[in-house]
Amino acid sequence: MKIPMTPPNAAADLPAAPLPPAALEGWYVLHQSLSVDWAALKAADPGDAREALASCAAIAEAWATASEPGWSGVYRVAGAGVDFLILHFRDTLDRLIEAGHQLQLSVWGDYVIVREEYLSVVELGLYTLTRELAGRVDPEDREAWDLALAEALAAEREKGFVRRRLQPRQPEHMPYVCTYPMDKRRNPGQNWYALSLEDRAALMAAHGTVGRRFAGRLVQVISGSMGLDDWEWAVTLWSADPLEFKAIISEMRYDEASARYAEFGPFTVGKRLSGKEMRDLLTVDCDR
Ligand code: 76R
Repeated sequence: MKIPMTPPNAAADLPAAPLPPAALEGWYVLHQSLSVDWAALKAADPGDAREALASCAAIAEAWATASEPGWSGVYRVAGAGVDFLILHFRDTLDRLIEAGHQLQLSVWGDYVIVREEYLSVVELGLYTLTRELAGRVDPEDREAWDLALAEALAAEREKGFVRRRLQPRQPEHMPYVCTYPMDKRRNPGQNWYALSLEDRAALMAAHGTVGRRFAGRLVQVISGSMGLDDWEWAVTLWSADPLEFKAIISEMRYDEASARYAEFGPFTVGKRLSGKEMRDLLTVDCDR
């Protein structure tokens, strides 16, 4: 007689495998923190320095316009030990890699030091959609589940507001940025990934309710980085008033999804610079 590898009732002793939320991915994102080598810039031949500044400003100006393949924004940073944050959004990883190297390859590259980089991809976690689908189609029936999920995701992708969220633009009149990486905890007794889909969906719905109170005051982009970088997500917030960052993050600390399950990495806060502002700023600093 063939002896089964596992007793027939073993599966019943284990919790059902938690179902991950379906997600849609949009533009790839690279967060780059840069320092300027001011000493080298000031010591440089003025003609060379001017050429370098002009090339940097020209690149920043060309990047600023959002279009189908993406855009990049330059932010002047307060603190964090760096001068600039650059946010690159591109439709493919190949284009993102190119954008991420463009400054270093220019003449300006001689005066710029990359301090930190973070890779992720814009992610729309679809907890409600996944939970509703799981109520109609058995996720264990892989063929039926994959088909139903593919259809639901394609329909979701067609929606204008979903497309806009997958390809985020710098909101007008919100020049301030706040960005940081995040994890969800995997501690014994406090493991996000061991919760049922039902529990995670309820926690995320409550999180969304808190978030929507900030509608019009903030725009948030969640980009997933599992398998791409060291944390699980990057959070990018834009606002017209930097105190809104403090307000939403303080409020969310008390919300269960963050209070029990969130781990935070280092924060960077800055203000958007146009290509012209960048040219003016660097020219002034260089001529001093
Ligand atoms: O169902 C829903 O309504 C929720 C939609 C939603 C998801 C899935 C949502 C809404 N977020 C989602 C996912 Mn969020 N978010 C953060 C932070 O500082 C902190 O405590 C956390 C940092 C902020 C400030 C924020 C803002 N969110 C996520 C995820 C992925 C989790 C996963 O998939 O398991 C993270 C890490 C995360 C973190 N969130 C909103 C906001 C705001 C303002 C909203 C409402 C925006 C809107 O619906 O337009």
